[in-house]
Amino acid sequence: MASGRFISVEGGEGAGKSTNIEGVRARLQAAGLRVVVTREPGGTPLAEEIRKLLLAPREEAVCDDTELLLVFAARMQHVERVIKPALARGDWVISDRFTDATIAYQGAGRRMGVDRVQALRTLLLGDFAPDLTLLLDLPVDRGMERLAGRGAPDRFEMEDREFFDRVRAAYLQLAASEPGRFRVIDAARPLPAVQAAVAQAVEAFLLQSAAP
Ligand code: T5A
Repeated sequence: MASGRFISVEGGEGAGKSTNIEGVRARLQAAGLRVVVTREPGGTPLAEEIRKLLLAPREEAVCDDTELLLVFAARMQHVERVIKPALARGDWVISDRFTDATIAYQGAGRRMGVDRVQALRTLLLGDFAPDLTLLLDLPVDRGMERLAGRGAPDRFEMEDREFFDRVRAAYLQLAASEPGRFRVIDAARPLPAVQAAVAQAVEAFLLQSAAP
């Protein structure tokens, strides 16, 4: 039985996930917890190779189901080799994205169907899910502005505005359907305000986790 806790951080492009994860890590470590920070797609050498395949722009059109299965191939390696062992050791795991990203990006963004992606998730992962998900919510244009000038876009960043609108709407719908797991953070505010909101959510979760 896992004794650690699993936190995922989600949001659209440039929402501030990487930036805010550092604050979450610091707070958990200050509470004396051992913390593993990881990311998806990726988190193991094999899964990082799959990440490169997924993100690289290419001339060959990638079939939707190929993309979906690559995402889950990377995820299964990550879950079995990194996340579950860490939780079993009693470590806390923070993952930059997890299955909600697949529901938002492949299910809604790519229009593969949220129910279809949920069915695959259930088939492969059963009821394994994060204990807490911080959703950094930001209007699509603001995220794109933050990423401007960061170099060549990856295969997802090349998608159009409507794609990312569907991603954002799907994330918000997921959060509304699972209010016990999600905390929605308004990520459009200046960084100190976002960091304060993230810290508050983590503090509340620590208290909840310590409760008998
Ligand atoms: N994907 C992933 C799928 O399609 N399906 C899946 O199942 C999964 C898991 C890679 C791609 O894979 C797709 C989605 C993605 O397109 P990724 O590496 O997480 O996933 O990609 P990004 O979301 O593109 O990650 P980014 O690093 O680009 O964005 P972050 O981490 O959200 O943003 P961050 O922290 O790097 O911040 C971006 C910039 O904004 C500034 C930061 O300093 C930085 O410069 N910033 C702020 N500026 C002003 N105010 C604030 N509040 C700010 N917060 C951050």
